[in-house]
Amino acid sequence: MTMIWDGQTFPEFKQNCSSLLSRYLSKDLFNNLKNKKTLHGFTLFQAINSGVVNQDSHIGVYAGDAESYDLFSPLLNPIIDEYHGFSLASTHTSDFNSSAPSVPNPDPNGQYILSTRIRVGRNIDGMPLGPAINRDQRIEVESRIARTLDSLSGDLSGTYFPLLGMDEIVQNRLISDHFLFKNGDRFLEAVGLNRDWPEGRGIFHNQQKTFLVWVNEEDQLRIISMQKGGDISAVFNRLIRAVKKLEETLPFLFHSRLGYLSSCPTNLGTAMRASVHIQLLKLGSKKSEFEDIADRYSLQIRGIHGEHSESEGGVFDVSNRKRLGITEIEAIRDLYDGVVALIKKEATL
Ligand code: ADP
Ligand code: CIR
Repeated sequence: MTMIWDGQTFPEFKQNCSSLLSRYLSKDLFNNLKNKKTLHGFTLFQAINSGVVNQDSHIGVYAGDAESYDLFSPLLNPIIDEYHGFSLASTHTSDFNSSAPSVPNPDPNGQYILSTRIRVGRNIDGMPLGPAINRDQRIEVESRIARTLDSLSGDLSGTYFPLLGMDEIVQNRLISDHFLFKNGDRFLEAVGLNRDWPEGRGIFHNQQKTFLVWVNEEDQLRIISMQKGGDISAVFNRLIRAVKKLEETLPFLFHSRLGYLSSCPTNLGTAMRASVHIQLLKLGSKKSEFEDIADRYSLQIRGIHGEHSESEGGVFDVSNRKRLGITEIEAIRDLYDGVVALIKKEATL
């Protein structure tokens, strides 16, 4: 699916390409933006190359730094607006620091939900985002994060494992057990997020692997809380504790209108994805009924190995789709209400 594109001529989108990039990039917009460059040197070519060479992209655009969200806003704003249902006049507010909601377990008998995972993306204020970061800056980010992680105590204490030099068997095991990101993602490759791989990347986890941090993958930090079963509140409470602790030392990049900034516009605002691995043996094979419920509750359906993967054994990764313009607690509510509806439907089939 790789194609050559020079970045100066208006890109060709195939007939079956349905990315938001292909829908919102007009020739005029392209010509107005193609020679613009942020202070970190990020260009329109870099912002859209992933969606041009990967025509099966859902979105197709990335940002290189905070300035990208302003400089390329004529293209990015309508995409952000459509993905999150976020009006351009709105301002994102976060209530991550208020007390966590007490959401009941949607599957108290453990019949459907295998595990629950909630993650937030974060990046360091004063640094470019991954697509525009240079090698030295990336290594500096890694060592600042690793130092902070090393100071955690209690159930959050753990070990940082750099990817560089990691045993291949250990690495593959972490990936197949859903703890670690994959190598060589072609969407990230095309925006330059895999430069200097695997240097500067790594994973931290506590002993139980219920609290994990990915370092310098798509975002500089992916802070993750996860455990078996459907106790969403326990997972969320652990995440809140961890994030509060980390932000005592690490200044996270925050935009007054768009919330926490990330390299992918789908991860703005709360930058939070709350998901369950749920087995829906019957509903899972009824595509349109499954998708109708997912749409009604603003859920996204992914495969068992995350984004761009397939379901196995009737198990799906179901998560909140919107992250911007809603609070963290509302995102949890979207997941809870949607999962309750999915289980109810599954039980009637
Ligand atoms: P992200 O969640 O950071 O957007 P992915 O979609 O690639 O990225 O998912 C990352 C990993 O997390 C994958 O291995 C995926 O299977 C795993 N994962 C996601 N949700 C759950 C869950 N509820 N339980 C266990 N693993 C999960
Ligand atoms: C794409 O456009 O499909 C990839 N760049 C990944 C987009 C992020 N995923 C999502 O739907 N939340």
